Amino acid sequence: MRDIWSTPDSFTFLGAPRSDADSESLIGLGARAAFFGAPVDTQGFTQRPGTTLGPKACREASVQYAGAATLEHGIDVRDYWGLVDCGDVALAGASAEQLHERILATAAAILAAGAIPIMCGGDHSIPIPGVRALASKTGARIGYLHIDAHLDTAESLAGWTETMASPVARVVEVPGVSPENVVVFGARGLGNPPALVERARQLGVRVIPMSEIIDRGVDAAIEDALDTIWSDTDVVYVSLDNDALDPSCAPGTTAPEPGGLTAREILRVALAVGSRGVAMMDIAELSPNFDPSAITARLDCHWIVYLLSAYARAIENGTAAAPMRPRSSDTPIEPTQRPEPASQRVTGPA
Ligand SMILES: [Mn+2]
Repeated sequence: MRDIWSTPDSFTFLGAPRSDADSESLIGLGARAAFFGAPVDTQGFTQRPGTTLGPKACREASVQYAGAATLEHGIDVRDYWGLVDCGDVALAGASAEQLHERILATAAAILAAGAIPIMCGGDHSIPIPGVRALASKTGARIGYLHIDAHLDTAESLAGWTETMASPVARVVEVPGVSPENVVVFGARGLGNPPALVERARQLGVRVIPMSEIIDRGVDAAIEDALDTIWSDTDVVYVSLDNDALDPSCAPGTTAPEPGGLTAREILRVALAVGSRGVAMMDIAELSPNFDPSAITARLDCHWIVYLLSAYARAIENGTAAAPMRPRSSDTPIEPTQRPEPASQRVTGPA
């Protein structure tokens, strides 16, 4: 039942039909992708609150794009993917822990219906239940792409281990995730203390810092990242923290860091990611109080639409596998075979 205190009853993402977040409803509607809001805030950066308003802002920004297609693809992603909006994982008075449990259940229901969960935070704790849901419903080998200015390798904040600063530290613990298939893409700036840099090294995850992306060019850098996450894995999860983007194109975020990816570059990344496919994706740290012209929310909408368009085109071209189909709603999903990647994995700097 919808919580009237915490779930806005207004726009849906791209004007998509509403659906309950249960597998039967999703299958009945033919959904192959499902947007849902995850307005959780683990209070990791109390100076700039506001990400609980992210899903509402993303939906509002998306309205002008309902029925629209990218110039490059000409695909209405709402129609192609049977897109639905499952509302928000929200409950007045709930703790972050309770909201994480709801995220896990919602994502699991969407995956069990054979659809791609598109989760809009909320802060960057959301991949923690998100990746757990993907692992529990697929039993697959999972690659994880973490697009972020920050390494997010903190073990805990105030004793709480599932925080906005901890997703990389937690994701590598999930069954099916190997640190060799985890990439942090776009790290830079003054928000990465030496201890967290050292922790990333200890965990064995691949870090492709912003400086490397600039040196090599975004196309080469993201192909390298994708080769890494797709190396001997079945499915991938892609998480976008808005602070990966330069604040000039994405001011509406909790912890902005100068020198990030441009709007042009993140759309190149969307095309590259989509061309190989995703099993689940999230958008985190959208904070509309710092986004007065809503350009951050609009860029997030473009990220989703470009990625889903590129994925649709790749499926139609036979170069990427469709999302996994469930065997039944209460058994693990059978991973589908994916085509071999076009390029061999390139080993980056140590
Ligand atoms: Mn982050």
